[in-house]
Amino acid sequence: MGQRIWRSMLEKRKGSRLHFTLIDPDKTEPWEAEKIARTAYEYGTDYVLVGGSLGVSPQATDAIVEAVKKFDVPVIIFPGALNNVSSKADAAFFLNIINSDDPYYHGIAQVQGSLIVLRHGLEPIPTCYVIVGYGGTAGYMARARPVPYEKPELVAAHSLACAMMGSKVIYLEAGSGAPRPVPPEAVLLSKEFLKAAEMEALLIVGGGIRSAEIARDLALAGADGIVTGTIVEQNPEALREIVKTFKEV
Ligand code: 1GP
Repeated sequence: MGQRIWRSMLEKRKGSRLHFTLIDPDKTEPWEAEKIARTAYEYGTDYVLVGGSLGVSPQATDAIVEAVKKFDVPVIIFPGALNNVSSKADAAFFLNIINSDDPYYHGIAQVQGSLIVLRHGLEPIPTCYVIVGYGGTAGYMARARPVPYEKPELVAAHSLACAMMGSKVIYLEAGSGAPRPVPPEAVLLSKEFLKAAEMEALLIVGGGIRSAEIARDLALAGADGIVTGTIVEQNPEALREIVKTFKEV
């Protein structure tokens, strides 16, 4: 338990923006995860997230976490469901899916998950998940009502509510493989609202981030972190540029 990973995020954020690499245990073999982790680590990723929305077993999660732990990068579980928790990880994003319409995600999953997290000795990081636009499998499985891409103020109101409910991390998610990422305008407005309310949550953005230009726009809009999944397998060079640009802008 403790707050080691959360504190490390705050500390690192003082020096630079944060990059997270997402690995889905349903789509990745352990040897591939090791390769991805090596590449991402070399390019300067800060944390590896392990999670998926479908077909993830505890065994597969364990195997991926073990493969990633060969590198000096903390591993955070990012669970689509309770079968996606590993005692071998450093921490868990303890999720509240704020725009899910399913009561399961508004208390039941968290009550069941709390004891698993405690018994595994994982550090829980209170995280509010906002599904935007495309939403992908995560949005579908969570029965989310994705916030339309064209409604930055509505996204920002979700971010503000997340912070006011005590989340340390606010995660704006367009869905893995999204044709468009979360719009920078929504990030900009979210940060403005958080600042106006003097709330200190970290704002991270994921889904469909496949170019350095997008990373730059999100950095300029004020994102504290970005999450990339697919790109490392498709185009490792693009990942290098994304991480570099996001951190240096
Ligand atoms: C993390 O789901 C994303 O928020 C990952 O999305 O696979 O599109 O990078 P990509």
